[in-house]
Amino acid sequence: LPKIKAQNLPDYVPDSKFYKIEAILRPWRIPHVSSALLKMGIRGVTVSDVKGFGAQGGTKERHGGSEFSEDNFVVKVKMEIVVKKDQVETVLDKILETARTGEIGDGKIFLMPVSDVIRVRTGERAEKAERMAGGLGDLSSVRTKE
Ligand code: AKG
Repeated sequence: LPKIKAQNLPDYVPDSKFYKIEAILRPWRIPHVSSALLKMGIRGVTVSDVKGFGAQGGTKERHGGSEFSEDNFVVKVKMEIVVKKDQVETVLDKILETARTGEIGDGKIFLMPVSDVIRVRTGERAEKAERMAGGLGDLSSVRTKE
């Protein structure tokens, strides 16, 4: 079982039950990131193909040009994951560890509070809707019963 412990978020982060982790990452790192998240029990990841630019204006460190689209925006993947508060730091660490190359263009992660989660099939809300059977929520509840 992965080590799961409640970790405190920095003071400046508004308190919430749930958070969305939105990571803009290099496309070719995505399989590595998503398999690591799956392995740690995360269920429920959304990815989108996106284009954009950051501080470099999308112009530096071409890496053979493979990450550049025709209009000079850089091709990235946006990965979105909604987790409970006590899972945020663990997931952030895992993304940093698996997405990082150390070169310009590794991307950025945004963290935002999420007010509610609603499962369309059942209308369930909050924890019942966020939790996926066999996912990290189950692993952490097993651990707290120890
Ligand atoms: C930026 O526009 O900030 C970049 O880092 C461009 C390089 C890249 O994302 O590969």
